[in-house]
Amino acid sequence: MSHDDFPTEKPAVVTCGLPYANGDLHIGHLRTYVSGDAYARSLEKLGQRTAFVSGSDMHGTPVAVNAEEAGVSPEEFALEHHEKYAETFPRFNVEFDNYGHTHDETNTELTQEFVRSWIDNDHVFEKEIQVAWDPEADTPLPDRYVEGTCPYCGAKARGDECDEGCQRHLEPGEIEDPRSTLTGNPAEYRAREHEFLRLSDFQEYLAGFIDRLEGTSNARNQPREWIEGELQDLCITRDMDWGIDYPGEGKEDLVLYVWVDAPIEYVASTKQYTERVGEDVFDWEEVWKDGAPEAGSEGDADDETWEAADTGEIVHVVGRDIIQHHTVFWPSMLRGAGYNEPRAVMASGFVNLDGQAFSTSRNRAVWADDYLDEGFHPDLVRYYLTTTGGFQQDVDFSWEKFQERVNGELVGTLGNFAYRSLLFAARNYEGTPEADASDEVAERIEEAVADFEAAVNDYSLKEAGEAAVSLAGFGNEYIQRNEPWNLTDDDPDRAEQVIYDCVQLAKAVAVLSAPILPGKAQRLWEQLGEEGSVHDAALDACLEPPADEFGEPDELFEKIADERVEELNEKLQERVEAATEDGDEGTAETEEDESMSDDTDIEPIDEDRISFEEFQDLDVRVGEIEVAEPIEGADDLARLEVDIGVETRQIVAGIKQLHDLEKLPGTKVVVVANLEQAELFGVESNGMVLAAGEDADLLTTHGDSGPGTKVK
Ligand code: B3M
Ligand code: ZN
Repeated sequence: MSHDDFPTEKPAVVTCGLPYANGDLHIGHLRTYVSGDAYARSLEKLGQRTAFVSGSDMHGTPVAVNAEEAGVSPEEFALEHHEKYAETFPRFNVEFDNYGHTHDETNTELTQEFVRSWIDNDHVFEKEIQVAWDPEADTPLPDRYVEGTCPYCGAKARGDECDEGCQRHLEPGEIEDPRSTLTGNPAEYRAREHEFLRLSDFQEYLAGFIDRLEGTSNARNQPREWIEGELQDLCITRDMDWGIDYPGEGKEDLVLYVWVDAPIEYVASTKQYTERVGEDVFDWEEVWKDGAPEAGSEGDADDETWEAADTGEIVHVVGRDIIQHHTVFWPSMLRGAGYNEPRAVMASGFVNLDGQAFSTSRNRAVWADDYLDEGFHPDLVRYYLTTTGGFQQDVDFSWEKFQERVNGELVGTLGNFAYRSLLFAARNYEGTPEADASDEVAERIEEAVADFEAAVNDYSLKEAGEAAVSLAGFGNEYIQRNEPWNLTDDDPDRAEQVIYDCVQLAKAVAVLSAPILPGKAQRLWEQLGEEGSVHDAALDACLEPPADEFGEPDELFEKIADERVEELNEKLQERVEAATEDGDEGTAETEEDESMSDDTDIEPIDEDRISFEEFQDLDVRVGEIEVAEPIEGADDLARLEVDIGVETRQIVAGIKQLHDLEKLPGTKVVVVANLEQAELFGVESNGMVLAAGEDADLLTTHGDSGPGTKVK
């Protein structure tokens, strides 16, 4: 089943991963929130009825541990942070239709209802397991109360997540060499009864789900390996006081695992929105429930409801470290309770600072508050975070790069075009001259609108942003080419035509840039003399006649001076040093993985030229993939068998998470055939398959050159 393009008749929900209510927000955190907001606004631009929801994640050890350190109750601690987040998001123009929290009544009730439904449908079982225990404090050590080594990749890990390595979820008891974070003691194990969601009930369902899932390729491909292997059941209870009580009989001492009630908040938050605006405006059940196959039917492998599983128009925007939760656990949880499955998961890369991970503990971060205190408009960082690099790539934040994007595209292209066009129009015609849009300009606007629509359906905010900025770029070129300032006297009709075109282009730029630059686009809309909100204008408005009258504009964007960047860098440096001197060395990174740092700018061409003879030393051939399989235990690697004409080669390639391996056989590729042999993860590799960039975009041929053909 493939999905109809947006806009569809059905209402949609866009969600952002819930921030744990346990700390301050920095620019790195903002990436998914700004992107979720821009995506929801983009869908609305297309005419899709959309609710944008999220909430604070209040439960679990991430909150309990920090609250304990602060010496306050988890509830008080979490509520304080929740309120701060609810205030901060709108300051970045992130405007949720509802922003709740997991501890509120709606979520508590709904979560218990979900769990009861799993119990009723026989998806829950009880098992005695060994849980980590601190012998000195004589207390159980759930999740973040224990640290040790990831059994899958060997990285340092927390009790329930390999946060610095392979990002996998870890079940209680799985972590190796466990140590208590309370006392530093090696943890012991004690037997305890816990409740489990039987994920294996959903194995077949998930295989179909993952084929239907849209979104970024990391979210669609990474889970395949987990789904194809034997699914481990999910322990849904914890020995803790803080959380939502397990609703089953005789288990009053257990609370639900934080990852049970957290995603259910997506539903609860939508429900709260409906309760506020009324069902006739937005009906949460239409999205989450209508058309869903009944719970309990997933046990029967012949049941056609798997294939037919209806989806809500649900789009989850999350960080790439929680793909497994959203593509394996969450769809099973929904399916087991008779809810609709998500349509798409957009999983973003992390944000690094000058090539290194943000570090809260080292104060090595650009804090959300500090950014605003510097007087920068929120739309600037929105633009930076949504359009620098592809969504799944890591993005490097530096003040220099920020300056470059702002001064280049926003000041130089978009702002410059809008200002010069409107100024000329206002001074010469007091607004829009009498004319119609020329064919050339109307077609160019139509093209930009089509690019925007395609970008939204492709889940690419970068391309959506480019549709607006490149239209402004065209505008600059158009005005330059037609020189209206030379026409006003000699050919006034022609001058009117050119300026009319420019005003029309500026109007289209306002509409198309509104999702990413909500404040600035509104300002431009007002400068154009348009009424109401640019956010209520649909894509059709791009070609509707502009307002007749408007006054002289002011500049939309301001250049960031070099001295300013120096100053900002100095401040950041001083803060990092002060924090380090304070003895807050910070241990390992908590949120982001340094090794994933990635510079998204195009690398300069190597100055060192090679001779033609040196190039000829390479034996590069066309090949055809015959077999593509994951390599067990290696996160990125796949084993390929590639036909290169003379023989079939086994080649190991780092493409596992970036491609659907099942679809690769039959694909033509380009192979370096005389590369020396190597062994990767115990598998011999005999050549190299060429691929471009972070997404490992495989190089191919476009004619009919067959396997073995030499590339020269
Ligand atoms: N609270 C934060 C994280 O792991 C976690 C997200 C929940 S989304 C349902 O990124
Ligand atoms: Zn790991």
